[in-house]
Amino acid sequence: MSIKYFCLCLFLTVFLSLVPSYGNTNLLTNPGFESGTTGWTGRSCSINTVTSPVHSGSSAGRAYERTDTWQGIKQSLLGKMKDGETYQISGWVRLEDANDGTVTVSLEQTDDDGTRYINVSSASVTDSNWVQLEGEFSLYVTGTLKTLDIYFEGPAAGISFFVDDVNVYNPEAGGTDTMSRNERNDAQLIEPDEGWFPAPLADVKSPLGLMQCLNVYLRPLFSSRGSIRASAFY
Ligand SMILES: [Ca+2]
Repeated sequence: MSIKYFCLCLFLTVFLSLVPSYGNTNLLTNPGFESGTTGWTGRSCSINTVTSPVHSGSSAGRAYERTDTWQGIKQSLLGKMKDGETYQISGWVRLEDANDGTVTVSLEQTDDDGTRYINVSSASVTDSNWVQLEGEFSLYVTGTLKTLDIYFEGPAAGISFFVDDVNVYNPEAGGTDTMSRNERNDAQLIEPDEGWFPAPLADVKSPLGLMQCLNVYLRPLFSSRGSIRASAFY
């Protein structure tokens, strides 16, 4: 075994265990709006579902009759998240009859520290394409957690927008422990010119079949949030 390959195995074995991993369990009720608006409520505006456009399935959510930018669509996650854990959040959004607007996915959290509005991801959105918002949220509770809502908001008053395929993944449901136990068929080390640690590229036999793990970047390792992230799996 070459020194380089040994180093790669070391990277994969040691650092993959630090990846904030996310399982297949979506914490949301009716995340794709295939059961009408069940689980979702308006954030001081009206909501319904539409059959066009949809990102997937046969239905998408819609927030309308909005009279301010912060109005939109929300769902409570109270009792579903654990204090101190990090969750992966994503969702697809699209404007209705508007050329430009920003849509944001955030968490509204109320506990003994008061109410906080925590941005997860924002993007410029139009009415011609679905745009994915994606980010992470870490729950830190002071005292008693009273409100925990995921919500979409942002475009100017009067602009309606669509939401579909929203995911909130629990970090405990799957994980890199499983991944790191699986057999690696092939691996190589990508040497960046500058700026990052060497990035492993690996073929891994997983319960889902052969998985190629690409572009594994090492984020700062010596902070409490140290981790690596694989940008794509095939
Ligand atoms: Ca859908």
